[in-house]
Amino acid sequence: MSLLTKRHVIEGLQRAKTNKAQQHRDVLPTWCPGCGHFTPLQGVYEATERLNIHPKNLVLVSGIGCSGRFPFFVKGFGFHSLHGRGIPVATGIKIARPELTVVVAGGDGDGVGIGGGHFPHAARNNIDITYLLLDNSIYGLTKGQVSPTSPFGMISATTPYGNIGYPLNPSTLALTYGATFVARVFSRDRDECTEMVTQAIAHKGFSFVHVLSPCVEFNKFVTYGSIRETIAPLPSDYVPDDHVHAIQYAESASPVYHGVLFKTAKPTYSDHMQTVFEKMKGSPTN
Ligand SMILES: Cc1ncc(C[n+]2csc(CCOP(=O)(O)OP(=O)(O)O)c2C)c(N)n1
Ligand SMILES: [Mg+2]
Repeated sequence: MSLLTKRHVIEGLQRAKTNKAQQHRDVLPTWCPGCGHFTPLQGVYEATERLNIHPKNLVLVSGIGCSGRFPFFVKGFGFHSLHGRGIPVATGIKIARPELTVVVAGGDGDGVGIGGGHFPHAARNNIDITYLLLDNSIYGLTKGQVSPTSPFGMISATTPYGNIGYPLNPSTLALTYGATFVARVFSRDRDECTEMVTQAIAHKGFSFVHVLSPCVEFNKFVTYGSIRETIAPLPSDYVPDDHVHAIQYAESASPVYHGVLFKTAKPTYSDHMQTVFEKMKGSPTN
């Protein structure tokens, strides 16, 4: 339950060197101390270790932003693509090499702003990738402009009189787009984050983890403290198999629920492609 800082990652690197863990690279994260993005990074380290995914079978893809740095810090293949284009790049990789584990990490501006047109299609087609949305409700890398998840009224570099735009809810979007695994987690909750990332990577189909990941440098409005005040775990008897129910819980603003909101089994795009290949083999034109 602790706040992850650069020191934790350095310790992780040292552990990695001694116990030959394969997930850390010899590159230290360049994020600010206290950045929420450290926790999902640690989640990927631990999840890939738990799931025994070798770096040669792991691909990290990102767009642009502080979150876009993610592939630099994970041992495996990495693709730092264009702003908002992590998902289509990952989709192409997964279709070409379905045996690989493909994880996309992106920011709120990256994923539901400029890249907002890609998210629905990967979700509706159940592309078997994991999408980690590191949501700090701000454009972090470019030093603090409002994003599509910034709350109404938020003061920022571009909204000195308060944000006059209404925010959208990435978890609700994932559900309505057809994602087959949807979870929300607070990056202060390290163990839960690792658990969510592990479940998401293990899930066959499009898995989405909405990480509430504060920017300690540029967002003075959405903070560790403000998030802690508004969140609550899903009820203990909550069963994540009802789509309408999941949307209702995802939409709740008071409290904002965290945990696995929805999970279902459905054939993936690669499964359907295999069926097409089989049909093509029997086709007279072949
Ligand atoms: C096509 C394009 N437009 C704008 C930019 C400038 N830009 C770089 S990062 C960024 C915002 C990143 O915000 P977010 O996706 O929320 O990631 P964060 O830095 O907060 O993790 C912008 C607007 C760019 N690199 N490319
Ligand atoms: Mg952001």
